[in-house]
Formats: sequence, structure tokens, C-alpha cells
Amino acid sequence: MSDQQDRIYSTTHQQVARFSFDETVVRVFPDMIRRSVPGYATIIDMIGVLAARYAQPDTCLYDLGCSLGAATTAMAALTEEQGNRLVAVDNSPAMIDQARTLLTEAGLSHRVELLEGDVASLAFDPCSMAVLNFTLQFIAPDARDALIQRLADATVPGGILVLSEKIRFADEAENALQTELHHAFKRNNGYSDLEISQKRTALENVLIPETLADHEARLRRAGYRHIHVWFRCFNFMSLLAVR
Ligand code: GEK
Repeated sequence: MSDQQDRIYSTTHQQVARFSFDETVVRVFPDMIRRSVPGYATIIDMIGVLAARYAQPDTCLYDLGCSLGAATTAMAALTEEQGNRLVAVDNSPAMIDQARTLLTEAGLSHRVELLEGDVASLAFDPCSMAVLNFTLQFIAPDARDALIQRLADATVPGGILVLSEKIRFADEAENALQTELHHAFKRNNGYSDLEISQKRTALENVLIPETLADHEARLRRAGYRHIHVWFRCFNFMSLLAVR
């Protein structure tokens, strides 16, 4: 059900509606994210590697904004069956429905607690790993500090947050170049100029990127002791923040 090609913006929309994670998006989501986010498959694989390195027994591992559970699946593959509580959360009912089907098919339903809810108002149990893989960018900017603070407070010493985001650059010319390179990546993956431009309109004020400096400052304020950029390609990056 979620293996179709993304053609959502391939024809002219008279009025481009605000982007939402509904059934239409769920049906094409794996194709959409792979063709839109440079390095997505690598990032998912490395989240598994990071889980193997940082998961601590008797703590939670959170996948926040889990979509179809790709990061959850990578974490489950490389951590012990009994050692952790894997909790995957998304506020899109359509995503959660399809994630449940896929996790069941993968034989992982017994390992994963799947929750439909807003990560901005979730109460966190002690965790050694939390993943926000391209999710924080969709959360209202004024709710981001509090979410990161509550996550930091719930993270045990030596635990981590993996924060992947599309970023913007304070320097206009740098921002324009990285945006252009991202669009070239999308074009190379078969998206037309019309698709790229309508998707961009749909995401305006829905996906709100911040600078790397904004993210680093927030993580530091929250109490993360070490912050590493472990992946970057054009205007997409992933941070490893250690508590
Ligand atoms: C992956 N991490 O495949 N609470 C819970 N979920 C939310 C919220 C919120 N407040 N806001 C947005 N979402 C995934 C990819 S996609 C990124 C993450 C993208 C959810 C939203 O429903 C969607 O499923 C996900 O965050 C963002 O590794 O599509 O660019």
C-alpha cells in the first residue's frame, strides 16, 4: 500500500494546499522521502549503528515522528530483543495505521509500542536514545525549546539524541546555492520543475528550517554535553547530541 511512485505534484494544482501527512502521502511516502532527502537511506542505516553503540539496558529508545517506522526498524535490528522498550510515535493516523501493518509484516509488532500522538506533549520515560529524524522541522518553532529540554531531561547519562533536519543558512548566497543543489538532486531523481515548485509552496510555513547554529545552541541550553555533525549533504544534516 505504501510502495507507489510519488506523483502528487506532477500536474498543475489550481491552489496548492498546505502539505499534510495524509493517506495520499502515506501511499507514496517511501519513494517521496528517498527521492527528496539526500542521504536518507544512509541516515536510516546509521541510526541502527548508533542504536547498537548507545542503547542502554532497561531504558527507552524513542523514534519521534516515526512515519512508517524506518528508523524504528533499523534500531530493532541492531539492539537486543529484551534490553529496551522501543517506542515509535507519530501524530498522523494514516502513518500510524500503515506503520502498524509494516511492523507486523516485519515481525516486529511485539517489540515496538506504536503511539498516535503529538511528540510536543508526550511524557518521556528515561531513555538512552531518542531520534527526531526530520520531525522537529514540522513542529511549531515556539514549541521546540520545551520539547528538546524535556527530551534532554529524560535522557540518561551517556544517552543520545539523533536530530536530523533540513537547515537554512544565515548567509543568503550559501542558502541559495545549497537550495539549488538540493533541487538538482530532486531533478536528478525524476522530479520536474513543476513538482519541485509546487511541493515547495505546499511546505511553506509547514516545514520551518533553522540554522545549524540555532540547533546547536538549543541542544547546548538543554544540557547536551557533546554535539557532533555526523552527516551533512547540501541543506540536510544530522546531529548526534550526547547527554
Ligand atoms: C523516517 N522519521 O522515516 N508529533 C508527532 N509526529 C509529528 C509531529 C508531531 N507534532 N509533527 C510531524 N510529525 C521518519 C520521517 S517525516 C519527514 C519523518 C518528512 C510527523 C509527521 O506525521 C511525519 O510522519 C513525520 O513527523 C515527518 O525516518 O516527511 O520530511
